Amino acid sequence: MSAKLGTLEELPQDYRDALSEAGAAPLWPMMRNVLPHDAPRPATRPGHWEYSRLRPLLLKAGELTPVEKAERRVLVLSDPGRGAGAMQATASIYIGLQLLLPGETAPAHKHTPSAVRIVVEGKGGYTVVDGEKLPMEEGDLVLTPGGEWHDHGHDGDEPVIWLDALDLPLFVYLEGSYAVESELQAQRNRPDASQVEYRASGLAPARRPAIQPRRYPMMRYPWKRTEEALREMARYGNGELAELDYVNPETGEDVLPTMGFTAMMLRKGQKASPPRRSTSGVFHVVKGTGTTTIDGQAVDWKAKDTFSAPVFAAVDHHATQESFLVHIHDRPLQDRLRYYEERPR
Ligand code: 1HN
Repeated sequence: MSAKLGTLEELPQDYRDALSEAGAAPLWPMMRNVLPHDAPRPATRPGHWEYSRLRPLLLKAGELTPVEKAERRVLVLSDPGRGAGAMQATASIYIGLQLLLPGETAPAHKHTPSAVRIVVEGKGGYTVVDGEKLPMEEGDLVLTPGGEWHDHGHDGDEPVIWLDALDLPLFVYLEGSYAVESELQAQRNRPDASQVEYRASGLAPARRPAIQPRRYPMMRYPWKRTEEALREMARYGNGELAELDYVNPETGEDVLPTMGFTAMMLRKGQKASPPRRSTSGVFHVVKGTGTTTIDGQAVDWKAKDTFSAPVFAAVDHHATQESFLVHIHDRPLQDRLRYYEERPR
């Protein structure tokens, strides 16, 4: 049983003043703020960012701010629990919507946080990571892991928009976030590894003792393959939710140390109620329409929308059309910290 803890007001004022002057404070009045009973008390609130509302505002940013004055032309999706301007969608996940116009480039830099792009619309965009040119087609997932040089370019003739997901809040919290800038990179004249070395799942370049596989062997996950795979899973899944994790093809581990990505397919009319999870999450709708209730709050979503769920939220999906979602979460981090937990509904 837990006793009621003493308050600050119960302590004599001169004692409190002496503590403050000594640069110290009693723990017990503050204990439950940092250690609530039974489950965390998240500051994060469910968010819903409608693409139809943000798209014109992002295109307007394209008129108002040349890319040279932005470095990255991005609208940040702020957690409603932290308020407009918050540089995070959940405690651990930053999400932004980035615009690149035809002919524009965004200069090379590398930084400590890792990023992932999910392409929302447009043809001809690409990201170069450590010299490898990664085409960006709708729904593709493209990694720019921490410490790797990356720049963006655009060979097409219509705006390209993608969603950025970064583990930035963690790095800010750790006072570990910084970037190094450089010129655009020279591009190797070959297709990316998803088209060459890792063209077929289950096949990887022959092992040679002298050659260690790269830490991030495949940095582009073409949507076309993901959708095909999900459709087959759904077809033979006995009504179970079709879900696939994005994994490193050499190790089978999550693609990044902190953030994880799961693609899911819901058939028309399908419902899904995952267990409550200790992770926070952001859902991006690649295709479809539906409603997701998050801790009692209904989010009516359509293609290209983004919405979020705090830790331990009760999440109930209901697709009103055949739908594909990408779930961005922080289970890899929580696995590493050994506290990931699921609670049955
Ligand atoms: C970044 O490097 C990119 O490279 C986008 O496209 C958004 C937000 C915060 C910090 C770094 C990019 C970012 C970012």
